[in-house]
Amino acid sequence: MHVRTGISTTVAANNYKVMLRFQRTFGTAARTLSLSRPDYTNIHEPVSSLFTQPTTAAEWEQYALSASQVEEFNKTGFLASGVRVMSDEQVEILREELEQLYDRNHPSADLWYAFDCDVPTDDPRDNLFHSLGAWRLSPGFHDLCWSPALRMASYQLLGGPMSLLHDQLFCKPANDGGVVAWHQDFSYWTWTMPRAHLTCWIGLDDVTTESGCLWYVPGSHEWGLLPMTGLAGDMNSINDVLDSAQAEALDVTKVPAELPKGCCAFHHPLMLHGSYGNSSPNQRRATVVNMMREGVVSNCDGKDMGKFPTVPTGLPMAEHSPCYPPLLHGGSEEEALMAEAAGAARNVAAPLDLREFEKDMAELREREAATSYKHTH
Ligand SMILES: O=C(O)CCC(=O)C(=O)O
Repeated sequence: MHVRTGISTTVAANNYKVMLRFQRTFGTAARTLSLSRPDYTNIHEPVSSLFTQPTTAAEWEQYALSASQVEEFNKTGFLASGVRVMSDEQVEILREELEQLYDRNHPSADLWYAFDCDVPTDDPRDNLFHSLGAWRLSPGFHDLCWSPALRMASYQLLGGPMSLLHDQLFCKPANDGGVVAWHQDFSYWTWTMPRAHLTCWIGLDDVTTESGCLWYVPGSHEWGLLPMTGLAGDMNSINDVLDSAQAEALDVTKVPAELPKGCCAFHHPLMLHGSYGNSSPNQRRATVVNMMREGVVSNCDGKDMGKFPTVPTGLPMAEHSPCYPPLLHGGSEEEALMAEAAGAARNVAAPLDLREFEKDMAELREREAATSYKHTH
């Protein structure tokens, strides 16, 4: 397993603790708006020193994927070789913040886009916990979106600057059978277009097949867009919309993404993935950062957006709501440094083209017609 270690992560974690102590003492002298009801939505840069940001191409280079990693992602639709995003100390800080986030009465609980368990429960730690929007409530989860390893690799894989769509928490208690059913992420994101998205999954515990790691079906990112068939409950509900060759490929070629805590896996928005229950005696916690290329526009009209802010259809997401912040600005000095650091080891993305989205939707309709399954979002 290839594991990269960013420099100075221990120093950064220590600085972060000092900063939090400073915040507690001096309140608004530190960057957060209110410590009694934290809301980081409008701060579109790191709010803490948890991650040290590179300032030269050489510093960015330590986080760069190799050309063969980029190639592997393009070929299989995922990269689970264990890119390190956080040190153990940084993971520990996020775990501490997570403990606060489980509180249904958190002072900023209204900022969650979703806060669910597969089976309703008083304490979210008791069942498979799935929530969206932690970056708005919590400084460490906020700053993780701007972490250098995540941004550098995402820039290389997406082939351009990117914005945040949303983040997620997926936490499984010890000895719990809750699954995340096989699905493609883009089935849930057709309220944005065209498809130019990327997912970064990061373990907050060491994850193994026993503890319910993520599984991928190599090459399934070339199967076209599939309907949503559910995220919890029945692991195999996706079989309702697969043809027999795909159902067999899922069965025979699926691979587990076992990873040490703090390391991540990247996957393509059409990658078929899911996770089985946790039969280990340890909890399995993970956080996910979902990104889109700069310039992706809204397709919200007529859709039930739940608690996600609506942007009028056709307008760029990042420019029209603070909830979809740029993580890397196109044409910035930072982008130039990252391009230099990546060298030839990066994708060159085609211009965003809404006809590509029409192709996705045509594939979806074809699949629905073939399987009498109705797309519901
Ligand atoms: O963590 C899990 O078990 C599921 C994660 C997932 O579905 C995702 O990252 O899209």
